[in-house]
Amino acid sequence: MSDSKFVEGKTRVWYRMTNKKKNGFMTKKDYADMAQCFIDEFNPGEQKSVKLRAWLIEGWDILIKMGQKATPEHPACFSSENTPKTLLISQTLSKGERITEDLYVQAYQEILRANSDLFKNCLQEMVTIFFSVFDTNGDGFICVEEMIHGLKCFGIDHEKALRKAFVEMDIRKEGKVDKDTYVQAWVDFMMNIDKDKPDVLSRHLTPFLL
Ligand SMILES: [Ca+2]
Repeated sequence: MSDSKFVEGKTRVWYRMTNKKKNGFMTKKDYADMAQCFIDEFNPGEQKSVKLRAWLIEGWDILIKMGQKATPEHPACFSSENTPKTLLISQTLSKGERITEDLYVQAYQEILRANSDLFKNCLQEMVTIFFSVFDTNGDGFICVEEMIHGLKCFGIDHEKALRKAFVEMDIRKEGKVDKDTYVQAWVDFMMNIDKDKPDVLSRHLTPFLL
């Protein structure tokens, strides 16, 4: 059974976790600080730092630009009619002003409605970059400590839940998770609307929504 409240709940949990100041508001500076946390903690080098900063600080702008362009697969789908809240978030952050959880949730819903494939592609790209940052020895796998360490920069401080999720994501039982499994887990967390078939991260990070 699909449940849009399920996705909304997860979006709210995500927002609250990443709102490190716990004041309900996010600003461009908060996202810049978050990017700096990853750079300080993992020292990922110039190329990855640039990408990481771009997605964290200008993620909405990147998404909007893509959504305003028509492609062979999809007509342009982001506009002041289709995605007003999304455009508003981008403008608000650019002005150095703060956004609220409700605006964030509304924008998220708009994007999924307007073009969920585009969002999925962006999310995959974004999570892949974070994975490569966490994978400090570059062997294509991360261990549980790397995942916990990395997610802390997002503000996710749920070590016990993350350890349980990791055990399930470690399908070969080798103490490590490959990129595809990791990326898919986050795509499922952000996009899975089926409450009856909850994804691994939802089960462990947001069991109270099930
Ligand atoms: Ca590794």
